[in-house]
Amino acid sequence: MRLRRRVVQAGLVVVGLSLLAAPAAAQSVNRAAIDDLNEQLLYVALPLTLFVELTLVYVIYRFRNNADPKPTVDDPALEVTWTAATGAILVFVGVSAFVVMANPYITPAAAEASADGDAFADDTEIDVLAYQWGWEFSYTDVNVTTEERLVIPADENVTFRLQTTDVIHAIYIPKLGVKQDIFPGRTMTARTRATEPGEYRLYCAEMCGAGHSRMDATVVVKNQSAYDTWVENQTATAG
Ligand SMILES: [Cu+2]
Repeated sequence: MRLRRRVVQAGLVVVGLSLLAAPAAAQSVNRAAIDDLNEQLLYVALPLTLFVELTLVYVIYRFRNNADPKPTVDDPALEVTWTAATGAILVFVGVSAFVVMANPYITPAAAEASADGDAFADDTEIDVLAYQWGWEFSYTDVNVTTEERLVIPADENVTFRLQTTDVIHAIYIPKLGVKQDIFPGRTMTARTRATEPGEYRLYCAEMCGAGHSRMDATVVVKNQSAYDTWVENQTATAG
């Protein structure tokens, strides 16, 4: 039957598109947590979408020649079922999202607030200074400073202490799943562990004036030995 074939074709298109949208391997633990959440939500959203759309198509077809429609009668059991099912889905979405929000890489400030002492004492710490319009990165442990180029070690926890000299900026490294507003007069915290050496883009994600679109930098993730060599070279040229 023609209609059935159309429905099957539509279903295949939806499944194909969702496979295309499936993310490649994540480049950081942050990105992995966010991608996993998206995938979980997709597995809930996709069957629901198919169910609703196929029901719609079925009803349009089934009742296409109905010259004498009858009013809908109450069906308490059905109403309880769809209310409970909707509630269960919303709780699932809420809990899944909360688990990712509470992840110490996604919201490090919460993890720090609940710990006694320095929760991230073993992390590589980098001071990030945002200004109109650029970025300065200071490697506090080794006394190195760079401009528009952030170099971090792979497979290491890295904590960023973020400050701004003027207006609100936001650090945004999409491929590493890092995004944090930076407010004047405060020190904000962001954190990551990059898993894939390579070069990534860093942007300011808060409209901060005429030079906002130029406020970007390159993030270079190096494996530990390459990172150590880089630090040595930096301290040598600085000293
Ligand atoms: Cu900015």
